Amino acid sequence: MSMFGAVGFSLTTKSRHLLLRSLQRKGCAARCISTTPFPEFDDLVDIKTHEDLHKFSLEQPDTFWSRLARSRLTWNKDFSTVSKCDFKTGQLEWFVEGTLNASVNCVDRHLKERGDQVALIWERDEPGTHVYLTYKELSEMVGRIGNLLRNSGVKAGDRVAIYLPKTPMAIATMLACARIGAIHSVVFAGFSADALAGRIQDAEAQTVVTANQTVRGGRIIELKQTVDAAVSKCPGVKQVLVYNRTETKVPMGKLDIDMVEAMAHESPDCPVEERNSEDTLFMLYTSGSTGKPKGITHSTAGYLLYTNVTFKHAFDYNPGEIFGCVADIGWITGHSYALYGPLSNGGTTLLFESTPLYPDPGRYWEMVERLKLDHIYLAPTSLRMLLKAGDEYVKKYDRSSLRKLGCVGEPLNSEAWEWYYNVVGEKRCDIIDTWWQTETGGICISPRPSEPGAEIRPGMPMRPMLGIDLALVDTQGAEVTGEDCEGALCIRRPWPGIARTIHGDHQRYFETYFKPMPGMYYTGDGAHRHKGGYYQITGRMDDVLNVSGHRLGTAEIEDVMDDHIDVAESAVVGFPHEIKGEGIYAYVVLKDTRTLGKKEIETQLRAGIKKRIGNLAQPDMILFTPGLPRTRSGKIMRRILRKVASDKPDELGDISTLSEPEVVDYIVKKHEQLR
Ligand code: 6R9
Repeated sequence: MSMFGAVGFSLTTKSRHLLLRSLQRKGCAARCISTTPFPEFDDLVDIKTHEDLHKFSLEQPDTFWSRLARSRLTWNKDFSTVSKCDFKTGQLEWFVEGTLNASVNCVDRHLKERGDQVALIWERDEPGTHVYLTYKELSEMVGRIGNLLRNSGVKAGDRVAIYLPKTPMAIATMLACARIGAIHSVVFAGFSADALAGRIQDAEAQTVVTANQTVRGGRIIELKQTVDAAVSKCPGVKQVLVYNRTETKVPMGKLDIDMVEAMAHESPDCPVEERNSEDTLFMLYTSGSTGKPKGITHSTAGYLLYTNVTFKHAFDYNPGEIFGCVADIGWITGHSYALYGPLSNGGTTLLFESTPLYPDPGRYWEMVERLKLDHIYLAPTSLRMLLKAGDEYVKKYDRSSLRKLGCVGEPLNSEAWEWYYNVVGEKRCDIIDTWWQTETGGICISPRPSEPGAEIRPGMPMRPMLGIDLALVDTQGAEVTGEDCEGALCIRRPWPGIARTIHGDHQRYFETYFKPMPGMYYTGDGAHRHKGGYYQITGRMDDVLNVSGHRLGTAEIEDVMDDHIDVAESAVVGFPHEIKGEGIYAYVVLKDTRTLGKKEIETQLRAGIKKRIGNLAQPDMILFTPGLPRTRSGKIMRRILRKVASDKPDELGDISTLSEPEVVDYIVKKHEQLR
């Protein structure tokens, strides 16, 4: 079984590379023949421009989406009802009677024409040790894992928790779940045991898939130990599949199954479970402004179609190109644009397992040269980090293969935009700044939704994707019309990729997304509409932080701190951070009865955050204060806390309505001392 083993996916790197390049050349030949981007609408003579097509997609959504659904996806059974949606009630159904399977759409249907084409390039942590996997090889892996899961008792509709690094095994496991109708719930392998346990319990997953260890930036991370600690709190877990990513043997308990060994006993042919369009494909936890993380649930057909179409058109992806989405598989970007978008299009997708700084800040560009990536899709935070390291790390590598430079997750500030465009792309490549969310399933705003060659303006995602009807709404709930204006970003009409519910809490789903602006989907982001109708995102309007492109609820961090015996209360806010986009600032009020010193308490708070959430939630600053600024009605004035954290004590505004204005003086002084 060397093929799935720790080190060896058996085929040589070189032969794979040659194979890939020859296919790429073929792909290039194909793309020189001019085809319209949307052949599905070629017969509609009135549609000449992107605006025409966008208008059509909004005016006749059922015709628009049904034509795409029938031409882009492979169905077992056709649908007759295109959509049954009502934002007023939160009912969302697409392609109602249809049946299909996502793994067939991502793998099987490509085997005849491109079975030997590379599907996955696994860019392992150690540079130069990448591995290629063809569609045939991926199909075999998916089949064996599918059989293993099924023979271990996993049934359609069961949830499977996946805690794996970004490897072919992770992708194949996700697709194997889809094949047998199980629902995957990938948990980012940087979350702590407690965070993992909470997600396993909420999803009621009985099966967990993990690795013995993983390697990141040259460091060994003990994944299995974290899983053992999590599973000890989850009596519902019946089995843990363990993939040996490294050669190191880890203790195996009675729930544990050596995955590669067990796969060897399974057939690569795995019968397909036919799924209804609306059956859940996967769930993924994300942070909200209150409460615990929510299990966002996506449908099979609508999600798959939406990622398929947006992947092809936002990036203008052509057959044979290599798409390099460097986001981890634990985030929605990894789901939609490292797996479902590229593979449903028969593309070649990169699995980046390392970090942008390992072994040095040239890693991305060295990889671009070595693997000849056509596209790279990354987060602004890594660009800000890399531009600080200097241009030399970029310039010493050949980036001529690159065509599109994508980014997602947070606003792309103009310095980073310029650097990406001028230095990385040598003014040759398009910058594709895409706005979307875990809940939207795929890209909703992007510079070129369907029109190769359209103008791109720096610093904004710009245009709504086809089928996306954007609206700005003011604080009174009235729509803001015209241009050069701001408001809460909402989406007026349903689209196939929208999440269907929050696992186990449909009421919360309805209240979060459809109650704030009745009749619309409420994104939680603010936006500016510029002249020409182009959109720029101004940031979150709620208590959600965006730290290095990772979503964190302030309440989650406050909960951990408030549980400390010496803490009376706490308030967490974000502040502008040069590299991370947003930093975490915690204000903590201690009890009078405390017995420990502040230093010791801080150490314990940090350990608690690491344990309960993970190090990504670590505050940049913890400020101890005798009180928090509050209105007379007792509401914490977060606006003031944000201003202080952002070094803007002159902009506090009117504080006369506070119950104890002197608290503000204390906080301002203390902040000055700490910074
Ligand atoms: C895909 C993803 C969603 C939040 C979103 C917004 C921010 C994403 C952005 C952007 C400015 C962009 N965001 N893309 N802000 N410009 N191009 O990131 O999903 O993790 O759910 O985060 O990220 O605030 O609401 P998710």
